[in-house]
Amino acid sequence: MDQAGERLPGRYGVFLAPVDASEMRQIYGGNRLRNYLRVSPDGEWVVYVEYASDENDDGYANQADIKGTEIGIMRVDGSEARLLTTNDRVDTTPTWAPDGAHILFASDRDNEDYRYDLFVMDLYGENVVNITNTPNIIEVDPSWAGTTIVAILLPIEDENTPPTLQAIWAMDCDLADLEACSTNVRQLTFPNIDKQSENYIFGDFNPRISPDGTTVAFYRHRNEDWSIANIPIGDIDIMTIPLEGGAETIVSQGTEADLMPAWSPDGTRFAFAVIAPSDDEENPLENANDLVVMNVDGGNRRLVEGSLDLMFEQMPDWVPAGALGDNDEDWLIFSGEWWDGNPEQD
Ligand SMILES: [Ca+2]
Ligand SMILES: [Ca+2]
Ligand SMILES: [Ca+2]
Ligand SMILES: [Ca+2]
Repeated sequence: MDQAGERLPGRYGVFLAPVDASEMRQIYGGNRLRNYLRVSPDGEWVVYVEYASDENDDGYANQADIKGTEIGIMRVDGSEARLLTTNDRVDTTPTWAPDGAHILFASDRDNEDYRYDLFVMDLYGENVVNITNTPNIIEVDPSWAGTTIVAILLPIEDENTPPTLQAIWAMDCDLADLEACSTNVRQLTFPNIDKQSENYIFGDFNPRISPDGTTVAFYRHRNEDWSIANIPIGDIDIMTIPLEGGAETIVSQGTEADLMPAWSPDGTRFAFAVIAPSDDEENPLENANDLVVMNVDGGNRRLVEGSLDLMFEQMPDWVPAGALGDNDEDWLIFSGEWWDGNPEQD
């Protein structure tokens, strides 16, 4: 359902909707998953991850084909889409530099084997600079405001022992002097979790700095105490911490998995995806996943429902009022998947 109400071909899509989901517009459709959407500071563009090659040859390019990930950019109406990276390495978790004219992202192009460094490039994929150069530390999921970058840092101690607990770190980085970035590296969160799992890494994920540059929102994976269709999931909560460090605030309680909070343009609300325990034994995935909007203090939590009828909606971000020409309030942009698969394309 694009603006004319037509559904685009392919299994995956990118969609626009107001927070009451009174309508839904599809701006991308295809058998290559596009997710990790991040809207530019001026509200006109969105950078994203595209799973660009079907490595296991099952007809879809998605998380099972991680080696083929690239970073793309398009206007928030879906036009002028182009890839900024094309190589056989992982390029992932893009976000905007404070000037809106550069992209900060993670890639293993200099190290292989998912040993990510952080890189900066321009909006044509040129002038790429590796700002961390740390083969034995994984850096991923960055967010940048002013002269501070926050990211997940995972030291690799032993090739045979994958990390089991991760935290959020901060570092200095001035866009005007990229060679001097990655200094004053300090740990921001200290998750106190003693669980081990073969399925998941516990701890903190996906930090994002608030629009006013004062606060970091993230999510903490605490346990794997419940599952859906035999896939262990467990309790995941949204939290905040001052960018300068200090006391953590738990924003969303409850046993659901609340994932990837995105600050609204005015910094008063979060949009995120939730995965909740299902009591439908025959079709446990149906209704297990929704988009949610709530105030940043955890109040006024409500589902984004209305015209959404997708199998899976994830990774919402915000399109500010006016950016689409006819949206007089802030809308959501998100990645989704159709129930029927629809393998008509590619
Ligand atoms: Ca595939
Ligand atoms: Ca790549
Ligand atoms: Ca590194
Ligand atoms: Ca929870």
